[in-house]
Amino acid sequence: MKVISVLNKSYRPTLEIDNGKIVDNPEVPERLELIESFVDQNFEKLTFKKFPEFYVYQVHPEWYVKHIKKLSEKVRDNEYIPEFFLKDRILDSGTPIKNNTYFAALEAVNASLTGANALINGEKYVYVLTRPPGHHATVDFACGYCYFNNAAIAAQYLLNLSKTKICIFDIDFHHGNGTQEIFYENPDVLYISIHGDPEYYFPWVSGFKNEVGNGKGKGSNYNFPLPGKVEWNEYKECFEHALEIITLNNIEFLIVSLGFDTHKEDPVGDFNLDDGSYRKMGNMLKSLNIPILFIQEGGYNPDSNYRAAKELFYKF
Ligand code: OKP
Ligand code: ZN
Repeated sequence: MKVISVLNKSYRPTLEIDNGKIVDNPEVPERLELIESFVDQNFEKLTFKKFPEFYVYQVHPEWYVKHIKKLSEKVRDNEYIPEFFLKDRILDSGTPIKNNTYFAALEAVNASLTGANALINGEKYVYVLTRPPGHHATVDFACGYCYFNNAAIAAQYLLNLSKTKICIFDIDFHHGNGTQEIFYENPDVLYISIHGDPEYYFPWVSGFKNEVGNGKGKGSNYNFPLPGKVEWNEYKECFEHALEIITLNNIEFLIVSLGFDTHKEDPVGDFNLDDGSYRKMGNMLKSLNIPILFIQEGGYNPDSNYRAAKELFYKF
């Protein structure tokens, strides 16, 4: 496996509002630094490349991208939390704006495109270790620590250059409402997500079982909402089912939206997976024997993130 690591260490959101209280924003660089030193020691690195903004515009309209840029430029030393959410194209307090928000979000997109490009050039497994994450970013709204949808932009890039379907398998604890929405009517991008039931967990409004795609995309969207505290045995059933769907669909490239917030020691997610669960997931993904682009999403405990990554990637 090859790795591209772009952690944007000077980008640090500080606040969000949770349950009526101002709390620390957990989407900070430290969450991924132990993984970074692990991959540094164990895998070959890819060189970061910058791609034309054209690729961002294939998913997000130009005005939205420029809007995030303009908001970032307006902020100086402090941090801006929207006062009027719809005007700011932001859906929740988890996406405050710093003066380097636009820069960091665009670097994460370019890291993901660098990874996608490596797959096109014949690399079989690539891990994009980056932040901010992307799977909650819709076509034109930021939320849940996400501004631009890294996985969706990478998928669109691969789609331009591939003959058959792409799959995005989202195993972050949270449903990737943005990714689902972006490809909801697209039959060429299969979206499969296993996540905490949105009745009880962020993003609240999507990720239900009856969301199966629309128009030509009907039947290419699969949600597996699970109750809190699930253990590997129950989780595994969904994971196996997802892999069956992937196998049946003759997928050319697989993108894994990879969140380690499913670990029982994660402070944000609420599942009970342990280190061993990740080793099993790694084995099962490897047995698909297709090219995989892993793109980092959530995971907020530096130490359990590290152990999860170490187990998941031990065969890659
Ligand atoms: C991002 B990712 C409400 C607090 C809820 C949002 C969680 C976002 C998770 N403002 N926090 O999918 O790991
Ligand atoms: Zn998450």
